[in-house]
Amino acid sequence: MGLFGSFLSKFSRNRASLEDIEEFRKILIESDIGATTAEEIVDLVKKEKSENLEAAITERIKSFLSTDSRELKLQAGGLTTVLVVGVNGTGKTTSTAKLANLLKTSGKKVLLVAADTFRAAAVDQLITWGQRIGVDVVRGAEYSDPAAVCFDGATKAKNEGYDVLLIDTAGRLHTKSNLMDELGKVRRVIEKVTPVNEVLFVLDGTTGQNGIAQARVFSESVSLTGMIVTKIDGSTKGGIALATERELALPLKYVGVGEGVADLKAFDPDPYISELLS
Ligand SMILES: Nc1nc2c(ncn2[C@@H]2O[C@H](COP(=O)(O)OP(=O)(O)O)[C@@H](O)[C@H]2O)c(=O)[nH]1
Ligand SMILES: [Mg+2]
Repeated sequence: MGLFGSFLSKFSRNRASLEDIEEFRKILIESDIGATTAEEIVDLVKKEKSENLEAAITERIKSFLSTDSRELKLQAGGLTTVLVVGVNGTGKTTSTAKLANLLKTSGKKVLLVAADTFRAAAVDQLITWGQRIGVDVVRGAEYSDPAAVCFDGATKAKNEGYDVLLIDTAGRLHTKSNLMDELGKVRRVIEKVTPVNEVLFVLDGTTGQNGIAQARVFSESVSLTGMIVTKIDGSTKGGIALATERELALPLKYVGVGEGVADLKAFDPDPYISELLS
């Protein structure tokens, strides 16, 4: 049963008691749906006739979801370039590999770039993924300039007729200006060769409101075009996907639902909301 399910069936049978409403509020907050949204939903429970409640909640949630396309913006007839950014450990490398696999399966010629050059293990991790899914990986020397590796990757992708270039970046978050400088430079260097079509922010779904704060820092530093929320498998905090969209006004494009290569799903809000309310 979804997050709200047992409460909604209770509220649709009886008038909600104050105690039930308090418990429902607590569950909403614990789900990481965000304080504002939780209060709005509680208000609906207090105001709406029980038979209208489910429709009213669904409509309210939809009203604050992004209306931007959730599809990856593919460059018509040319190379599509995607930068994957986010804090360390959120699932950038894994998500980049999963996305490469998804695109490869749909018939695209994909090139990966290991631009997290500061950690040898991170480069090896992407290379291992590349071998497993059968996708080429561009790497630089250890501690080489990430922008230089990206330049090499972009040049190779363009010259050799790849359809999609996916770039796994370092997740360092020392200071905002440092991050801005590094990601800004990476982007400028790539754009000497080819346009950047997507900058996807990877958010760890188990980090709650802290993850949203990180996303805000990134979105002030680089212009993000969409999000991937990872690790929502086995999490009771299913509200995080909705909270991030509302807070950041960015379309959630994919969700990570496990550690395997096939565990990346295109995000579709309708079944997601039905599941929460079921
Ligand atoms: N359960 C689960 N684990 C994930 C998911 N995505 C990534 N991970 C795990 O999270 C850890 C960090 O992932 P990684 O891609 O190395 O993060 P990065 O530092 O941002 O590149 C690894 O152990 C991954 O297997 C997911 O959707 N679900
Ligand atoms: Mg990584």
